[in-house]
Amino acid sequence: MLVVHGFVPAWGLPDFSPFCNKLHTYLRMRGLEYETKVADSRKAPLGKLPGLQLLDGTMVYDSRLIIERLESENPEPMDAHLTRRERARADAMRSALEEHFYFVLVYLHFEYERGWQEFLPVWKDYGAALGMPSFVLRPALFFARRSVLRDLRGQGTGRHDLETVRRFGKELVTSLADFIGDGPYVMGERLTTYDATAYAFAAQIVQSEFTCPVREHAKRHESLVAYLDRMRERYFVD
Ligand SMILES: N[C@@H](CCC(=O)N[C@@H](CS)C(=O)NCC(=O)O)C(=O)O
Repeated sequence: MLVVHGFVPAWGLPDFSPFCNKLHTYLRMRGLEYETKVADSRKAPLGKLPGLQLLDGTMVYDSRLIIERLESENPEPMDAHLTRRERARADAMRSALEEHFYFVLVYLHFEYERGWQEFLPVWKDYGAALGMPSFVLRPALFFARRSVLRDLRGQGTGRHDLETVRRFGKELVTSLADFIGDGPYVMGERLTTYDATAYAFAAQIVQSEFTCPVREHAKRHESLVAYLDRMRERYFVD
């Protein structure tokens, strides 16, 4: 069976990482059965999760590469009906979520002290699942946070103040809600691989239990909430 290597479930989602949830969503959209395994991101070849163990035991890392690989092996690729223009628009939205909104989330959960305090119990679950004793977990979390904040500064989002980052987050949420509109899916009537990213990131902001104005903003977008309900009902009612 396929095995998703990821972190731990949180807030009613299969994983606390949006990239892992993207992979879970894709596999469920495809109707592929899989198991999950808690993995140590520090030991992954790219230093990041998710990874997917294929049926022959091969490991593939990076949600995008994993999905590309599985799609290339499927006789009916999900995005084949998209025109080049549609694909370009969908790629732009995917990048906005994965390369911009992701760093907004990282800022809200690692840089902003209250976000970090609210995130800590989930990290503790992850440490426990990896079998880390608490005297190792504390320093490990300290160094993990420091390294993430360094990356965030290097990427640029970490150089802004909280209000500016929240504004970026709200604008991205509104763009996603407007992009989806009546849907029913991201690219209209038919499901595409882009739904995996859209669902994972929208669910992350709406469902995660952080005290956050971006979350409140997201919950006010009817099209986004309806999309999440549709996807959840179809793919996440176990
Ligand atoms: N481009 C990668 C991004 C994966 C990613 O950023 N994963 C984060 C969790 S959301 C991670 O593993 N971080 C661990 C670390 O940076 O130490 C993908 O699509 O899989």
